[in-house]
Amino acid sequence: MNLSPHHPRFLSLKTRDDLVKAVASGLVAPQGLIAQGRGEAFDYLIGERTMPTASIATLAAVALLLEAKSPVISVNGNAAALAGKEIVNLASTVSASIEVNLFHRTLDREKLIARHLKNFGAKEILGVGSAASKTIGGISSPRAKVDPNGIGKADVVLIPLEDGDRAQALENQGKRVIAIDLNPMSRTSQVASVTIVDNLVRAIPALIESSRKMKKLPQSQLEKYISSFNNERNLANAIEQIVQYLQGWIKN
Ligand code: PTJ
Repeated sequence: MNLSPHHPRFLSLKTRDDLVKAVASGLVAPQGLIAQGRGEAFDYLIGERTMPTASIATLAAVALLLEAKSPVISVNGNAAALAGKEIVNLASTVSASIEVNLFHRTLDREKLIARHLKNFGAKEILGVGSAASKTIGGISSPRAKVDPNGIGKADVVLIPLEDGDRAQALENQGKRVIAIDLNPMSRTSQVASVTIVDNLVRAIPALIESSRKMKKLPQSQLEKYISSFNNERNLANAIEQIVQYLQGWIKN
């Protein structure tokens, strides 16, 4: 892309360009571009900033990850392309496993994503090929297949940029789901235990920063963050914060 970094939309245009290249290399599904477009629209509506409600959800999410026995970060094509390096960093900070789990599933893309994450220092990537041998009931897509050593036995699953029915199925299995989704009204946002309504590219670095600080906290303090968090209320507050932001655009 031949665009000056001084262009007012440089970051957004660069991200688009990176995703187009990631589609060409096979990392991202073509449908991932449409998902990104929907995300961009919601990002406009929240003012392309981290809302206070997202910061509150981030603290609850970190507490869940640090308290978990077997936390797993689930990665799809978009997540790998947008924040692969940061996801590897977060996994090592909170001692989580990383599993590739795709909606548009092909072995080639699973391998490509695993290699991409390993290039950033990930030691092991779960869920590739026959390793995803367990089936989670209630999911009508190839995402039902999970690794028994990863999502299969996880108690907490972080799902950045999800496509829908899986969050509910994982919650039904007694797992706590942390979602990162710019759309507060999506099914994933609504059914997760903790939803961070923010762009993945801001949310993951914020999770890393809070994890580093909160690692030192006693268990009782972490539990307070979890028990005082109510996802339904926080989502309602997020929508209120969006409305307030939009009202600022109404000139008299
Ligand atoms: O790599 P695969 O095969 O697993 O496919 C991945 C996609 C993203 C194509 C698949 O999961 C999909 O189709 O997702 P959806 O149904 O389009 O849902 C994506 C959700 O993520 C939507 O609610 C978007 O608003 C939201 N979203 C898009 N970009 C971002 C985002 N949320 C946070 N950060 C983003 N950058």
